[in-house]
Order: sequence, then C-alpha cells, then structure tokens
Amino acid sequence: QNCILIGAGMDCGKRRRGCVMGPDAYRTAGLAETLAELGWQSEDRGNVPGPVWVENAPTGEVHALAETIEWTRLLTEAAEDAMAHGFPIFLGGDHALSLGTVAGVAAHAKREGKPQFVLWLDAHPDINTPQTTTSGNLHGTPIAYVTGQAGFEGFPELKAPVPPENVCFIGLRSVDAPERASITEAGMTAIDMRQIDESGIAAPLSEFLARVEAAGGVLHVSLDVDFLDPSIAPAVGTTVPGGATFREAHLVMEMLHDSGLVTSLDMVELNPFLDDRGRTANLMVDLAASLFGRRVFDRRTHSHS
Ligand code: DIR
Ligand code: MN
Ligand code: MN
Ligand code: MN
Repeated sequence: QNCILIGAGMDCGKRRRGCVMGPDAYRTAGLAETLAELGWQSEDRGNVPGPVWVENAPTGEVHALAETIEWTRLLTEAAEDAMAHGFPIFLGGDHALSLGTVAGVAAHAKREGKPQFVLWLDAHPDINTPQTTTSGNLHGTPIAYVTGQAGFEGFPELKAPVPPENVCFIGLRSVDAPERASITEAGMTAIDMRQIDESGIAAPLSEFLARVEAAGGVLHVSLDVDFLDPSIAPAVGTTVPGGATFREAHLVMEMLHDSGLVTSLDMVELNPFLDDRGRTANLMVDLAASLFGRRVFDRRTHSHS
C-alpha cells in the first residue's frame, strides 16, 4: 500500500493568501508518519512548482486566470502520472487545484476503463464558471470544469469529463443562484446540511457509495476544510457556520475507508496563517487517518483489495 504525497500550494484561486503554506502544515502535523502507522508507505514528491501569483500581474475580472490555467496543466499531468504509482494525496493549496487533480485522475480512470466518481465535501459546490462567478475566484469553479461545462476557454482540453451524475456533494450550505441552477439541471447528488440534520450523514453517503460500487467505479474525494464547522476548523478563509461536526466528518472518512472505493484525495483550503496552534491541520491529518484505516473496532462487512 503506497501513498504519493503531492504538495500543491496553489494560492491564486481566491484573494486571501496563506494556502501556499498548507502542504508544509500537513507535513508538520505528521501526515506521512500517521499513514505509516496505518501500514501505508508514502512517497513525498515535494511541491509542484506552479506559478506564484504576484499582486501587480495583469488580471481581468477573473482573478489570476493565466496562473490558474498553468497550475491546471501541471496538476493534471502530476495527477495522471501519480495514479499509475499509488494512491495520490494532493496537499493544498486552495480548491482551484482540483481543476487539475480531478481532470488528471479521471483521465487515468478512463484509460483503465473505469467510471470516475467524485465526492465533494464542502460548504460550497464550486460549480461556477468564469462567466457565472461574481467573486472572480476560480476556487469556486472546479466542478464546472471537470464535468465539461462551457466557459473554460484557454484551459487544457479535458481528456475525460466526469459525468455530472457521478458527482456527489455533501455539506452544502452556501450556494450561489447560478450554481443551484446547474446542480439541478445536471442532476447531481447534492446533500445539504438540512438533509444531514434530517437523515444523518450516513444514509445519503451509503446510497452514493452503493452506486459507485455497482458501477465498478473509482472514487476521488475532495475535502475542503470548510466542510467542517468553523468551531473545530478555523483555518480557512471562507468559514460558513453550521458545518459538519467532528464525528460526522470522521464517520464519513471511516465509511469511505470501509468501502474500499477511494483511489485519490484532495486536502484543500487549509490556511495555516489563520490556524490556532495547528488544530485545523491536525484535524485534517486525523481525518485522513480515518480514511486510511484508523478505527476503534473493525466494522467492515465486505472487503476490497
Ligand atoms: C463562491 C464561494 N461560491 C464563489 N466559493 C467558495 O466565490 O464562487 N468556495 N468559497 O470554496
Ligand atoms: Mn471548495
Ligand atoms: Mn468551500
Ligand atoms: Mn471494489
């Protein structure tokens, strides 16, 4: 069992800076050591040398477009390559990095002849396009890009668009009007916080995992820090109250582990500059530990290789 750690300190997907420090915060919090305790060897490939956005570079209404396109190219390649060598963990960096990571893992899945599924754990669906965004922040756009929506001129051509029905959002509580429209139109599975209040988080997740399993699919998980309630995870620029609790988040990760379906992971939007003595970085590493098999007792009902 081999993990590949890829630092992607992308910081130009929004205006507030600090996500550039994310990869080293995860290393400092002991990610590799934690994985080793769980029987996973990791190969740390260091940080992808993407372009650094500089304040006075020319930008239009969309923030750091050229830099984001270049990051997308680099990360698509890095992700597709890493998939052939192990389980990649992309250490963000802001959520714009998923423009590349999801495109790359989906390209790999296509070559393997397997359908790619995506679980988006986030307060936001990140399904704006460069046309619909009102913030101009491209970290709010990766789902639109990877599902092949129009409006991404200049970005690398997608080798394998993810079918919208293969996307599941969990944790939504901040959705822009054009985003709501495209989620409905595309028929994506969108679990908002109200549904979690009403049914618990396990039922809708089980339903989605059963679909992935039945399709013989592989699953990419994209974990945004703001999926979590800000009271337990303050180190993120876009805090939204009413997020997942400590146990809801661990339960998701534990169930994902038991499913045996997850083949790649993004850990995004950690801004260590906003953290409180490393508690958010530590929590994110602990959540990764649950995904990689840390548990109190074994409850597995079926096993995958
Ligand atoms: C908003 C916020 N929907 C936007 N998105 C955020 O800027 O497009 N995503 N914060 O994480
Ligand atoms: Mn996000
Ligand atoms: Mn978010
Ligand atoms: Mn399986």
